[in-house]
Amino acid sequence: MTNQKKIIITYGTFDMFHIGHLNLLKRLKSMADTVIVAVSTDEFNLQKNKRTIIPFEQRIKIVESIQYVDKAIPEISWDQKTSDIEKYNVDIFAIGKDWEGKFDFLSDYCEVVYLTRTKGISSTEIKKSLKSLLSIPHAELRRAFDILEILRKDLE
Ligand code: C2G
Repeated sequence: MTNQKKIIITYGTFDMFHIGHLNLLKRLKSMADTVIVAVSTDEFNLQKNKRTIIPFEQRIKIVESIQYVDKAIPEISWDQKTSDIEKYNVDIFAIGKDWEGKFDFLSDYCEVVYLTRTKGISSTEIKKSLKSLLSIPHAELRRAFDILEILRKDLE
């Protein structure tokens, strides 16, 4: 039994931080002593064809403030994983099952684990529901706010 501190790493955009992200990071902390999270930069997200709402500087600040996270680094390319694993002496690479099989090649460098995703939540879903709100005609929104204003006054 080595008393070597176990190090785990994951990669992601972590846009609109939500419970699915939190559950994953909490899970990582239960699997290792040190959790490193590589947060995709805005430029790298363009390569992933992923549009984000929250800019990188804010996304990485949020991630590094999570109690389960010990270190947050930028993810700038698909190819940095092997050098990160060597640089940080990583024992486990972990990521959600949506990537199942995509990173098996990393098993030459460390253990590779695909974790169950949290159902019913994703940044894409949040963006979709925000978009549907924006598609409500302005006049209808105006009427709704007028009604809310009347109700607010009644409650005063
Ligand atoms: N996740 C989850 N449950 C959800 C949503 C996301 O467990 N409901 C996990 C994903 O599986 C991923 C992590 O949270 O492991 C971050 O999700 P994204 O920000 O969507 O990450 P992604 O854009 O897939 O980036 O090089 C790898 C990529 O950077 C991964």
